[in-house]
Amino acid sequence: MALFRLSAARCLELQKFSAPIILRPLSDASTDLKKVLSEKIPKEQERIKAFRKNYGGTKVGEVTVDMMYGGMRGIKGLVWEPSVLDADEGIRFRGKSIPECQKLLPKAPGGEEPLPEGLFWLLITGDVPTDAQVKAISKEWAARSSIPAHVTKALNDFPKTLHPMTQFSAAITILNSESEFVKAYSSGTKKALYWESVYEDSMNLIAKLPVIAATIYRNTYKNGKGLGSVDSGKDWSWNFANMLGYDNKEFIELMRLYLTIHSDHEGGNVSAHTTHLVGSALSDPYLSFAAGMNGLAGPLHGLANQEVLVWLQKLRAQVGDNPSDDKLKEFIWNTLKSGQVVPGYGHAVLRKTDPRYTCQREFALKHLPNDSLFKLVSQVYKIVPPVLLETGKVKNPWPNVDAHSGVLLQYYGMKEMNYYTVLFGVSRALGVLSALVWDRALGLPIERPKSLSTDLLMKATKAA
Ligand code: AMX
Repeated sequence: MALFRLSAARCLELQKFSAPIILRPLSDASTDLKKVLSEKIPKEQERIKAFRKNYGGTKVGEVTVDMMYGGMRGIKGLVWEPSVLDADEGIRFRGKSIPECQKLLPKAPGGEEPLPEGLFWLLITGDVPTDAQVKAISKEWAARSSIPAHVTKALNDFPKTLHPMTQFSAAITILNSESEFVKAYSSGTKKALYWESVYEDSMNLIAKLPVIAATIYRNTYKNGKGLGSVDSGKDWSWNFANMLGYDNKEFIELMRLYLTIHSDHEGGNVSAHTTHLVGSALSDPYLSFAAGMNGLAGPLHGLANQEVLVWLQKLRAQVGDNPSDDKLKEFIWNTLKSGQVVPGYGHAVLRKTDPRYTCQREFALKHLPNDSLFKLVSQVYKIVPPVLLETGKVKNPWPNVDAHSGVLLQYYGMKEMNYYTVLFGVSRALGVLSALVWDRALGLPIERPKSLSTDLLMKATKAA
């Protein structure tokens, strides 16, 4: 059934509201991101107001009983500006594919991968930034990066056995002592201005995440020693890698790519939706993002990058580094028969190989083509999809982002797989906090979908 049946005249009218945010490099543009946003926001508010006035009652989909029991797959129920996911093509950040972002976004001097600062600018404004704009963000994040003493103390007091994601989420939660939004709200700031303090909190939080994440890494795996400091002349990824204790140029490039591609995957995934949902109660950005991180810590979502490595290690221990295809197939079937999922494969929306997997594979082909674990991951890529298809129930047998990230990290010496989801979390902040600023700029209300009991649903379906 066509979801939108509109006359030609209505289509023309609709075009007035659907003018996209213009994507162009602005050589003489302001490097002050807040100023850029304060000019964009009123225009966007007007565009959406007019659109809702004319089309507020238009149907965009329908809900079936299966969708209600099936994790709300396919229900169009959210507006999310920074990115849109296509089942076959994968993610587009403000309309740009990953290869396009790799081409268009500014790079570090001598670097080939995009700087996540540029991706953040693109996600939050819709514009491809200039070099100067990206440099300004690097500088601003470095300037905002210090964390308060109570957060450092809490991090240092955590037992080393506490999972890094638990430490990450707890540290972000208590960082809300610094919230500008809390101050603004309690002093009676007008709703129209909420976005400003949410922006400040988001910028501060993004700036501080590498320090928190690196402290967790050094405390948990390196006896709390050797945490580097932030250099205000360097980019966000360089500083993060340096604080983690990695100065290999290729690893820093990997971080730039990693932190760019894990940033956003439209609004319905668990970490994005949770951040948005909790933020809708006007919980501050620290509490909202920490909630999202608790979702990212689940094995069906972000923890899958850790699970992939655990699984690959088991596989290696059982069948060695160079297994025959048959041995590999047998191992995969044993995983399935034991009631476990094959981590890193499948997706709720995607129906093809995730382009985030593909660009990491290309990075590996360029930098570590002969690595034995990479060869194993490539062999797994050949064998898993037909096996999953053979089960007859898996809707997407192809690899997702998590099937490839661990092998790259291992190659550069980061072997602590329990830590991998923290890296994902640092990147995810870029997307979900961009969206949170827009949530408040657009004055979106508290989220409250309707639920039904099974009895009521049965009654409703009989009546229909
Ligand atoms: N291995 C084994 N079984 C799988 C599978 C996999 N990789 N992917 C899906 N299935 C199974 C499901 O468990 C389900 O089985 P059930 O009917 O017995 O409960 C059946 O196939 C149908 O599931 P689906 O509609 O194809 O997937 P979904 O939308 O329900 O779930 C996802 C999507 C990602 C949770 C699932 O594919 C999965 O568990 N994959 C492995 C974990 C993983 O890689 N997660 C990371 C996803 C990306 C991310 O968020 N970082």
